[in-house]
Amino acid sequence: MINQIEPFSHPILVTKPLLPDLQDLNRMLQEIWNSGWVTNGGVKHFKAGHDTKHYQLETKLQEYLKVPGFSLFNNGTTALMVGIKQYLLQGEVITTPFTFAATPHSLVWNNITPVFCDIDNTTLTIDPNEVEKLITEKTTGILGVHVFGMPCHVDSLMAIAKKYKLRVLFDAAHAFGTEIDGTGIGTYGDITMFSFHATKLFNTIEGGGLTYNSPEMKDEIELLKDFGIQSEEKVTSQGLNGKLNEIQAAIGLLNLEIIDDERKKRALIREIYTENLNKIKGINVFSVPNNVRDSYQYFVVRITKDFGFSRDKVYDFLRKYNIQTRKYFYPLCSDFDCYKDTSAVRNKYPVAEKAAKEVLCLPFHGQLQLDEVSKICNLIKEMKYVR
Ligand code: T4K
Repeated sequence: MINQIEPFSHPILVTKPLLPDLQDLNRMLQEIWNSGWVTNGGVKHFKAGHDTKHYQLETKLQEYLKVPGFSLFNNGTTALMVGIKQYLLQGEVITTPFTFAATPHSLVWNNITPVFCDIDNTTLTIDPNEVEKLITEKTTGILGVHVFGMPCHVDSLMAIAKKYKLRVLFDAAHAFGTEIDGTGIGTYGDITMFSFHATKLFNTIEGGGLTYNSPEMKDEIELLKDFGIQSEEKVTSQGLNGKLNEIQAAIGLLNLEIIDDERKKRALIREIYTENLNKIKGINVFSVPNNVRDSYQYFVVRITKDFGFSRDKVYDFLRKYNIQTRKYFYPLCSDFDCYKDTSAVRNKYPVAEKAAKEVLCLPFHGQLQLDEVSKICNLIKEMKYVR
């Protein structure tokens, strides 16, 4: 291998879940065991006298995210599906193809046609100018994604929505803790979804959340995540099962205590990557603007032709050194078999297509050693010397 740089002896993963201390978790599990209450811990049961982990976590997350209304869910996808259902959206919703499958799928599960729209080259989020061109009489909403924790053009999207009387929904699966000028990202638009999957900085192994600006909406959202059951003999809406159990809520409570530590570790890793990689022609570090609080969810670079090797070549090269990277989001959702020949795809997405070929997520988590980060940077720098 090049210049005596040996492959890593163990796999360097793109991410590793943040997990609490096992003894702390055991203590919490003991409490749960003692109580005999293991799930269905939402506000309804809190009001009935159970001080559940679910309720405690929900309250703490609402504060952390700086939002007026918040509901916990068993994953981000269910949360988004419920958010869409809450507004009884129908017809067409304009969204980005540069996202995870769950974004458009959540619309389809609500009998809505996702209409893919190109993205902005700088932020990689849905391009408001393109959105306006796709609005028809069937359009009922816009679903933006704060991809890699980069805020969408929230003001422009909300202005368009106001003009055409549309709802604005946001997928903030990557944007836990993101703030714009100190304002929680979950306060923009009508609803915002968060994911607490194991690969997310803040995680409950599987989990998610929904934020909304009208706290009075909470009762309806809570009903939708609990089969629409209001009381033993009263079912008022066609809800589903979106409840997070007590064990996962306990993991969330413990992870919330260590999240700022993890953020600090990632900030340092980010600094080392940025300092080293920014010097390399053709490697462009993707970063949020100064007025935005970073979610530290991913470390993303765009590999342009100036680098001399394609993104795919870099991916394969690093793999030989036991380094796992990810091509989020390639292929675009508009190229998925289930969408490509449907009315979801109405035009071309030149900006998104280019981004999907250039973006690479490098290993990024608090368990990465700083010398490992430097070695990854060196390998990328030295790549041109490989025959
Ligand atoms: N919207 C957006 C924009 C999203 O990115 C996502 C989820 C959603 C909506 C839906 O939210 P949820 O319903 O999931 O809450 C992963 C995650 O499974 C997925 O949650 C995430 N986006 C997506 C971007 O990434 P994969 O297929 O890349 O994950 P996987 O299993 O290959 O894991 C990646 C790496 O993480 C592994 O190679 C190693 C490490 N890992 C992973 C797991 C699960 C571990 O070390 N331990 C683990 O337990 O989708």
